[in-house]
Amino acid sequence: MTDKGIVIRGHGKSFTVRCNGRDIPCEIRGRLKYGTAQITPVAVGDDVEILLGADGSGVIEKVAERRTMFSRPAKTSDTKRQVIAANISQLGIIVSSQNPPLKPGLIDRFIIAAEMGDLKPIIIVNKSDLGRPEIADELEKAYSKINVPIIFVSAETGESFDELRKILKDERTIFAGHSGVGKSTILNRLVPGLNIKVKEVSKYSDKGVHTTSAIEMYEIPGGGFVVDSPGIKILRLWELKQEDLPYYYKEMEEYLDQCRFTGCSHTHEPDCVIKDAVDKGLIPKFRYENYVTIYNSLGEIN
Ligand SMILES: Nc1nc2c(ncn2[C@@H]2O[C@H](COP(=O)(O)OP(=O)(O)OP(=O)(O)O)[C@@H](O)[C@H]2O)c(=O)[nH]1
Ligand SMILES: [Mg+2]
Ligand SMILES: [Zn+2]
Repeated sequence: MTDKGIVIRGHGKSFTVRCNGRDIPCEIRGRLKYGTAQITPVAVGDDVEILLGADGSGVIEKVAERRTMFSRPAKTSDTKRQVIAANISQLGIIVSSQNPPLKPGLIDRFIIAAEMGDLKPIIIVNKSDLGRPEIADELEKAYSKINVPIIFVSAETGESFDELRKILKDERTIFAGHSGVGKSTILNRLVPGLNIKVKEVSKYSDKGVHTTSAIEMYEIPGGGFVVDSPGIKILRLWELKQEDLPYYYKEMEEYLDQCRFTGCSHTHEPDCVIKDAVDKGLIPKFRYENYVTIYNSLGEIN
């Protein structure tokens, strides 16, 4: 007889499954696969069936079909997909207004990754107590135009946390972003008594030793689940082809068939309608600059 549960924590090959209100340490049945051998068999957020042992630990025997997958290439291989979390509905893109400074490039990569994984992106700018970033107005305008919500919060003071709770309610959200932006601190404020370990930003080395190393899902009082994940330095969009990139830029959509050359990359060609729209202020310049950077980086991997 197996019991049904949901994976709430993953660290290497060890998992915790919440099953009938109890948290059970589990391992995976050795031969268990999800589809092909290229995909992580068990991830946080998975609905699973476990076999309970006499010692109170369990073995994950079966994984239900996933509604969504948020993944990145595994460190060891270009073809393997590391599923960071399954069955997530929303990607919380966390940046900070300062310390570390706000870099919109990562936001755009995450928005693309969210769409590729069927997740709804939301941008959360943390550390508002340290001041409003200079580009805040520009960001608000650009992202509201493509219907990506952006809110400014402070985990330090609790600013805009009521609004944040509303956005997280009834959703399963994964927090992602650079190390030190305050993902774990936001969760600590959302869940009283949680106390995830956080570290002073000054103690972060450039080599990126992250404070959070496990992937773990927490229930928010009032509704919703949030997955905390370790900070990342850069998000490689390894499954994306250069020629598909424009379709992930909603503000470019209406211009795409108007370029003089079919197959225009909109990066360097003359008489490009997209470049023209940028010059006229119809497409936000920083979004276009990120497009060019991402386009060129895709050329390096594919
Ligand atoms: N001033 C200010 N500091 C904050 C705020 N939120 C977090 N911090 C500080 O930022 C530092 C890093 O916070 P963490 O929560 O560990 O960051 P993280 O994103 O979880 O980092 P990783 O786990 O390494 O990915 C800590 O010193 C926090 O106290 C905020 O709203 N305002
Ligand atoms: Mg953390
Ligand atoms: Zn063009």
